[in-house]
Amino acid sequence: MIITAMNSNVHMDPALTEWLTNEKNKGFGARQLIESMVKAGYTQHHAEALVTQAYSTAEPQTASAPVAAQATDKVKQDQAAAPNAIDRNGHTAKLLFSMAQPRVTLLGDFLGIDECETLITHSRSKIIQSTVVDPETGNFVPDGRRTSQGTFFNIGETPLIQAIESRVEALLGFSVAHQEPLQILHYDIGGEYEPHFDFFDPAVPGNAMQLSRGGQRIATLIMYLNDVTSGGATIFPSLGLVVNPQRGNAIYFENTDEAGKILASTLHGGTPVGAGEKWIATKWIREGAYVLGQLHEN
Ligand code: PD2
Ligand code: ZN
Repeated sequence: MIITAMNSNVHMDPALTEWLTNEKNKGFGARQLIESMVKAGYTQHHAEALVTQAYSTAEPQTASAPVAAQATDKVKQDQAAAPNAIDRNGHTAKLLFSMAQPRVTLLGDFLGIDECETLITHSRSKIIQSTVVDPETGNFVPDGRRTSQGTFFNIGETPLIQAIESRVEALLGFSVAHQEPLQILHYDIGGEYEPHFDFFDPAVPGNAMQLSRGGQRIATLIMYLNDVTSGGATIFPSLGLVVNPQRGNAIYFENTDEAGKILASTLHGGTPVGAGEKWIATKWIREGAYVLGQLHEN
């Protein structure tokens, strides 16, 4: 285990401190944490400095039995009154799974079968190699950690796109102005998106341009457009959560907390497709009105 960057002045976001502390308490070694962070876009040097600092300051956290019992009672009360589906503007989505911190919700029937088919049909001839944001320059670059092909639909481009954007607004509460254009992604066998964050860490220089175009990416909605024979799950390694793709379902998660703090626990990825192919549509939500740039990632 070699950690060289002992820098007491390194910027340590409280969310990252919390995440690193939790990972450490779960038994992850410093090397694994550094690898995860590098995969998520941090430079090796920056990741080493942050992990070193966390290992020198983090205290283990434990919950007492009374606190756990109170939390259980609260969940019971909340759940008794909570509907198991949401109906807005004539569209009903099922609430299949939810957790509070970070906020993650699995929605069933978010899209209809015909809607999924139409999105795939209109994208198949347009998709090109996906890119990621270069952490140093902010440019969009191909990267072996994201081996999908993608395309975008402009905001309101077709009646179907308008319907989906209105649905996101009605069901999730984010006006169209805060939505990035809908992205369609395709993965062949072996295609994957290694664990990463969807938020833009302000401490990463290459994120400045993205942050200037509507602020932080506060939430993500991934809509599954087809059933995948094997593999192709969306995973949250820090949460131990695996979401298998199922046509029409959508996984929603919030990349920041109520105070706008970025949540490192939202680390997530798309596992390699084992058999068949995988199609998804992604909607990212900004804290402010989204400003379309000349270039946007695929
Ligand atoms: O394809 C996925 O399951 C996936 C996983 C993680 C997509 C994204 N992130 C994304 O588009 O941000
Ligand atoms: Zn993602």
